[in-house]
Amino acid sequence: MNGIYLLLGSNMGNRLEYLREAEQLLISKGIQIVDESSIYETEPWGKENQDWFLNVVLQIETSSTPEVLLNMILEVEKSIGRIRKEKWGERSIDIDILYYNETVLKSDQLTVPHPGIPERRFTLIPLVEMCPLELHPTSLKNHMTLLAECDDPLDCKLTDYKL
Ligand code: PH2
Ligand code: MG
Ligand code: MG
Repeated sequence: MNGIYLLLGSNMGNRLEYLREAEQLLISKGIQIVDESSIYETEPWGKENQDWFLNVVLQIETSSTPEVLLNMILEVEKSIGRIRKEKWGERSIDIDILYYNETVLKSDQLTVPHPGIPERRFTLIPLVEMCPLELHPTSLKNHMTLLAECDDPLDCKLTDYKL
């Protein structure tokens, strides 16, 4: 895997505005956006009875370590007003580090690659769009293969929205 990839998600209020605001706040912290996926409207994974998400994947560049990047992300989530309530519950903004190049790490704060990648179509579909042949650093499978093997049945619709 080559590149640093983030997943942004929102399923509350003006979802598109939250995604835009998050991208601008990341840029204001010196993070460069190298590439972005289409925006997808996705069925909630992990917990039913909540609104559908908008999800987008960003490829970024930063000289910050994964830990420092995570702290910047937490500040962005906080300034957008995310209140952490329940696991997998609704949120104005969620920003997850999917990949940090080949880095594999597990601490109390952070697991990279993000452990949910292989089991979530809402993550794999934008990754297939951006980097279908990049290899997931622990499974050593590419994104096309991971998507073909993924048994997540939840819907993931391409939209015309632009960040
Ligand atoms: N994020 C979650 C839980 N469920 N479902 C969708 N469709 N998109 C998400 O970003 C998402 C989710 C936890 O962060
Ligand atoms: Mg998440
Ligand atoms: Mg998160």
